[in-house]
Amino acid sequence: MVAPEISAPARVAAPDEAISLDELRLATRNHGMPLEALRYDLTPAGLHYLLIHYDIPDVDPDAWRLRIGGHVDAPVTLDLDQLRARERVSHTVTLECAGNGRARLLPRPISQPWLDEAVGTARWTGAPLAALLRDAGLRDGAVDVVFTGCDHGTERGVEQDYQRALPVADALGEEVILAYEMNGAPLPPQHGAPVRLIAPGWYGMAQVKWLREITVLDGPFRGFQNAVAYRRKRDPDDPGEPITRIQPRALMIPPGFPDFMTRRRIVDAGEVRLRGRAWSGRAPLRAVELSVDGGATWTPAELEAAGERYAWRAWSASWTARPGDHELCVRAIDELGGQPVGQPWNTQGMANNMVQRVIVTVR
Ligand SMILES: Nc1nc2c(c(=O)[nH]1)N[C@H]1C(S)=C(S)[C@@H](COP(=O)(O)O)O[C@H]1N2
Ligand SMILES: [Mo]
Repeated sequence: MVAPEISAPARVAAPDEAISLDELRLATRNHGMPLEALRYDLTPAGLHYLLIHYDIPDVDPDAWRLRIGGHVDAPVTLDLDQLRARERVSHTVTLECAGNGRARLLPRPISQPWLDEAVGTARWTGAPLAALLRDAGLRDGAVDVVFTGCDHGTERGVEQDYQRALPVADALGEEVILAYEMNGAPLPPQHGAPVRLIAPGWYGMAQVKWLREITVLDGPFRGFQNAVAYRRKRDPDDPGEPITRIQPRALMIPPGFPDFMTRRRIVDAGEVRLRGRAWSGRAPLRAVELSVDGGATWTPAELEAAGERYAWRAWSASWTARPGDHELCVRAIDELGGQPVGQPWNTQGMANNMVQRVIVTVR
């Protein structure tokens, strides 16, 4: 007999409903990146955000095997040494959870209650996926490639291994790798040891950790994480559009120093250099803009030259801070558009890239 609350559908909070212990439990397991860590080009592994739907699985790297099968001519099983013996490439990639910004939505979709911090950038090293798929004899008519993790749980009544599929054209992208190192060290348990998928530019749900199987399908994948969970839905009956690549976002390092409880910022009057990072997985960035009046007027920030396509870029801007209370906002603009000032609400709180707001008291 399965308890009714574990098969409940996704839910939106009532207007006055506070964050629950269930949400708090998720938030303590799945921590964000403290925003002051935007100072690092590469996020130290312990400061990188984390999102784990179920438990961190216990995977013995010596016993670990990766099976590649399905719609291929030559299914293959590899161990870690065989994977490490293949061509080795590294990419600096910004990962962001598709649920980032969810807790700022009104009404609040109930799930992992992220504010702005579900992001991090690491240097991922591994074997290119396209060559592995070609060596396995990818057949004509392949549609989706399913990536299965070693972790297991239930979600809204559906028992499952964590699984996500990419369209075959995206899986064959030259930047997609099976990563076994993060920032020059073997993957830590929480980030998918011994091997995870890194699909640069895609929201976090695509970056399957503790990878154990790759299955090529000759039709669309209908698993829970693709067909139900990671979709932009207007209402519960809407099948929704799939969530794919990361929308533009800029974040600032909150200036000055914080109050412990409210985290309101306190800044001394005078010239302040504001700094942060900006990224977009869907299109190259064009600009970053700053507002010091709560989003009423915007001025361009300085944006560092582009480095690797899927790595965040530093920005900075000067602000003459005058005594009083101020609301600072920052927004990124890519070749397809910019961040909204109002909320892009949807039932599951996906891809909310509404602009960041930082309240500052200048003394
Ligand atoms: N196997 C597995 N892979 C997974 C997940 C998971 O729960 N299980 N969570 C996904 C989600 S929703 C995100 S946002 C990213 C987070 O990656 P990180 O914890 O390394 O930052 O991992 C993705 N890969
Ligand atoms: Mo996520």
